[in-house]
Amino acid sequence: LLDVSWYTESMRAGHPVEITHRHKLQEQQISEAEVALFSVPSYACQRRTTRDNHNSNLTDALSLLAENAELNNEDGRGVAFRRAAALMKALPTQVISMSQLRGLPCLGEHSLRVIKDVLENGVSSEVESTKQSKRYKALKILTGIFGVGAKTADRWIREGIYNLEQLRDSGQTLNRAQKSGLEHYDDLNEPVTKAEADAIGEIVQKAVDSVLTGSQVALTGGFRRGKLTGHDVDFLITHPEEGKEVGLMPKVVAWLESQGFLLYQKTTRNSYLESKDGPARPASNMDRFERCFSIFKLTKGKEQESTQPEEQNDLKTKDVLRPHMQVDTDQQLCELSKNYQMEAASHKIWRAVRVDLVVSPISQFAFAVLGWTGSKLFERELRRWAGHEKNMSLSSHALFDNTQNKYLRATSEEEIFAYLGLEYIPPSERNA
Ligand code: DCT
Ligand code: MG
Repeated sequence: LLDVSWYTESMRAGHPVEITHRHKLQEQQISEAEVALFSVPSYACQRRTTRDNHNSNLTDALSLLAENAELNNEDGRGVAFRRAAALMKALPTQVISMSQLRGLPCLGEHSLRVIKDVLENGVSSEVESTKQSKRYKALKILTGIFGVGAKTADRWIREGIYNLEQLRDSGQTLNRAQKSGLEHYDDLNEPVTKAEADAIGEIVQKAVDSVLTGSQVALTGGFRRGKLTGHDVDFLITHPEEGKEVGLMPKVVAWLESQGFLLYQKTTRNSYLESKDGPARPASNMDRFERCFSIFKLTKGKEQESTQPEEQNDLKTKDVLRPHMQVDTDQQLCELSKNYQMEAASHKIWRAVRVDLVVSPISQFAFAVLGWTGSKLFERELRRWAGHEKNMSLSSHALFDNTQNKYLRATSEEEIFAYLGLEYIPPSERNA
């Protein structure tokens, strides 16, 4: 018998928990002694999901199918697989039999079929065939370019472009982001470490201090949840005096640019106005702050120091070319060129890192921190909980109570959870 005591704390605390698996099994008169029973509330924001995962064989399979659905613009299917994966991730022990899953929420027919396949055969045939498919491989490679989404990748695939070489040869017009993305492809597909995130944090703090004293910088995204690596680094910037933050982003960006820290940046203006927008949830809750999508140039091996990158140390391929070398054939030339590129890459003293900067007024800061800490599914579930269970609208800017017809102000994440009638979940347990 495996450990079955999970989430009892929250149930004892009287938080809303769905009819549980245990109840359903009791109805069906199945012996609890046979297998571990799980009682799991259905919204991810009601659960504590740490980085420990006892079912990575199952979550990997479900996440891959979620990703594939998203890459094919099938958002409904994507969310269904994400919810199923998050549920498996929240279980306290390893699942060994399908009978343990009866009555659990979030598991649709398709997800159950995948889980059954993995439990019985070690792998899911659907996952294996997806991984092998030419289309999935191409979608992964092409959307791995910063600035390329599923729709663009699909268009390119229909034009016969499946990889970076074919893209380069195709003469496709790329926008500024995509050109930069292609140029720094390898770096941007290399996970960012916590040490690198901290080093960038120091640079951002320095930038912010230089342009407006008293400004505050908060590390958000996966790193705030305790992840050891991420695909980017997310920062939220504010100032304790409301209104002081207006116009801050262009100054921060100008400082970073003047110091040579930016390889690419695109700033979008703040388009949120409470009086004008009203409580209705915007199409995307993420894009209404003043936001800067950037690619940082981070000096390697100096993660603890926030020093300016030094141009003179910047090794280019030409620097490792040795003039005495004889090249007789095209093949030799190609080989040599590859070697030089590898050597140049290993000598490169900086790397490119994706960084998102967001500026929030202090009055919205708690909502912004909550919205930007993630995980993506946790955020989605918080908004769904607010709307479906509380008749409230939650965004990264505000919480509106539709019943009382008023905004609920908050200065901490704890207050927002309390308004929502949810037990407070700290960032390290929002890894749904
Ligand atoms: N976010 C969200 N909805 C989105 C995109 C983002 O709620 N559609 C929130 C949740 C996480 C945060 O913004 C930062 O986004 P990412 O950097 O994409 O996520 P992450 O958890 O930081 O992942 P990674 O560690 O890979 O950067
Ligand atoms: Mg991130």
